Amino acid sequence: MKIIVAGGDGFCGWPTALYLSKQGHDVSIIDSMVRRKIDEELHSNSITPIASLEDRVAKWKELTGKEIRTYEGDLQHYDFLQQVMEQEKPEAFVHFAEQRSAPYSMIDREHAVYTQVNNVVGNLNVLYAIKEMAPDCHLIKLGTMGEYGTPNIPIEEGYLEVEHKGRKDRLPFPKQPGSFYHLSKVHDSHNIMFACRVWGIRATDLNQGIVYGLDTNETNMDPVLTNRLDYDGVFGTALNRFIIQSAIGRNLTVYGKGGQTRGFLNLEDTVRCVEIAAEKPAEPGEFRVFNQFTEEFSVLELAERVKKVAEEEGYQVDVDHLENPRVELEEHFLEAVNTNLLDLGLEPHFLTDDVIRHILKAVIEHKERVIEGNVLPSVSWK
Ligand code: NAD
Ligand code: USQ
Repeated sequence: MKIIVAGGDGFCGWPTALYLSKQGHDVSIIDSMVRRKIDEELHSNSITPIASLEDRVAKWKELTGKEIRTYEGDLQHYDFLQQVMEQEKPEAFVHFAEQRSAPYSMIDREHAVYTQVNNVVGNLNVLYAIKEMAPDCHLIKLGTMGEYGTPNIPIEEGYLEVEHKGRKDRLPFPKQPGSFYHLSKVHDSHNIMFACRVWGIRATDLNQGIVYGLDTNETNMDPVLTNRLDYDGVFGTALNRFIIQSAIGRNLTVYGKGGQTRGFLNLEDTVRCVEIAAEKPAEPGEFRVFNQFTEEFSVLELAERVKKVAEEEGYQVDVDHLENPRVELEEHFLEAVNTNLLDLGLEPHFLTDDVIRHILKAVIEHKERVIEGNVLPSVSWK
């Protein structure tokens, strides 16, 4: 299958591009490199050293004989996207290429506007490019579990059967996201749903939970293929961040009570979920929604799991309850359905102590790269 992976230089996109290429798909990458520029803006870095995209794909070709074509450009620039679509005529368009940090979107007005313009306009351009140049192409869009927020009822996969005043309908599940970033994903979902209904586009919205892990079989083949891994207070996510904090002898930063409960999945499952969606595309006109996570944990539970494993490895670790820089419920109900991907064959990699140990050992190798001043949270929601 001819597949474009937009955002293919990023944390989820790079291992996905390699995995799809290994599986025999004809893969090309679009990326504007903006994530690398944001590292410069924030004076931050990936804890793992990462090669340029050019060197990455050259190494992949050297090792496997497989070519991944690359297009450096911004999805906000429609003429650029048109040229790529004309050239590639993809059967699937995997869209990871967005600003994905909630704290980054909450820095100030400029960062909120940047996040929403980058994400919403980029996605809208992808919808038009599919309509005009590859109408049968299946859009596989990365959404987020955070679109739903934390309602006091179980979360369904995209839709809710509602009975109101004696009438019934299947309606989009209510959305109560917790940041301008998460809101941008809601806006995307609405635009995609509309494009499916009006133009007959086929799309799958993957409402992904928090991804943990660093590597896959493919990124492990050579140091040049190493994936990025964020630890800072802006782009680092729970679990990965806790493991890195334990490796550098810092206390684990649980925000508030730590009862915030989220869906999580291993990076190895991210790549497989995208493959599953590509192999079994949505029907023309269908807006299909999958909740893409495999387990639910509270952040305090995760901090305690990391503390236990780190102490077994000889690292003394304490859990801090910092004043929460975000506005969110710290104790709440969470129960979400995630059966669509399992029904299509996903075999989850669950979070075991050995998985935590493996990530810990991988990050210890690079711990001297951590910039200490970036570890604590610096962005407030208020
Ligand atoms: P990332 O920042 O590591 O990668 C995103 C990539 O997209 C970067 O390489 C960036 O340069 C590129 N990009 C951004 N805007 C672009 C644009 N306008 N044009 C072209 N390229 C652009 O992020 P990630 O962690 O790999 O996340 C990928 C996607 O998955 C995002 O859409 C994110 O919302 C979603 N997601 C991520 C997680 C997670 O835990 N990392 C969880 C749920 C959903
Ligand atoms: N948290 C802590 N301590 C930390 C970091 C985070 O307690 O050091 C808490 C946060 O307050 C929050 C929870 O952990 O309650 C998750 O925060 P996070 O930074 O790990 O994840 P989030 O901001 O939700 O964003 C990440 C990705 C985003 C993706 C989302 C999936 O950056 O791209 O969309 O996870 S989800 O959470 O399911 O919406």
